[in-house]
Amino acid sequence: MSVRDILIHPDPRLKKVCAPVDDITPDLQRLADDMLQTMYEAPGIGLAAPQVGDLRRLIVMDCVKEEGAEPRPMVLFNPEVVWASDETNVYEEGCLSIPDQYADVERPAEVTVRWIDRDGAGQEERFDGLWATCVQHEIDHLNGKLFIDYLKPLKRQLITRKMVKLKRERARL
Ligand code: K2U
Ligand code: ZN
Repeated sequence: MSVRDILIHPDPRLKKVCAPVDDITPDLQRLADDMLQTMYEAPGIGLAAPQVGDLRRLIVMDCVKEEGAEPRPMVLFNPEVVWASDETNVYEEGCLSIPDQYADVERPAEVTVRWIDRDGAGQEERFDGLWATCVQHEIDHLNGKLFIDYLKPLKRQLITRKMVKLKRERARL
């Protein structure tokens, strides 16, 4: 497995609508495994394929945060929200492609998601809590949407300017 580089906003690949996958090939299973390793090492609790420069509809998640609890690595191909609660939650979100920037985002508190798993089987599950926030954040990535797109324009521009500066400094290293 190889840890992949995570793209930093602004990057045109993070604004693209990603393509559905047809069949689950060994290449896609390897990408999913690399994304899980990249996510754990970041560390993060979710990661979407466009964040590592691959414009296909694949996300990985593991929102288990309790110390010592069994991790639950999840691989979701072509994930889609098929139901969302009217009730919403506000969570202070971050993003591995927008390092060290956090802002409150309101989203449905519970969602039912359908996807194809790592073995090619169809799955459906209802998520709540941090899992619900995370899976919506990741599916947004597959549609070229970042959490800063929910913020007021001035706040979004401030964060984007900070990222442009960060990328310039990283390029100099
Ligand atoms: O997509 C990503 O950039 C991964 C995010 C997913 C995420 C963001 C906000 C809320 C839930 C999930 C990373 O995991 S950011 C790091 C992080 C870790 C724990 C809680 C919130 C954010
Ligand atoms: Zn993100």
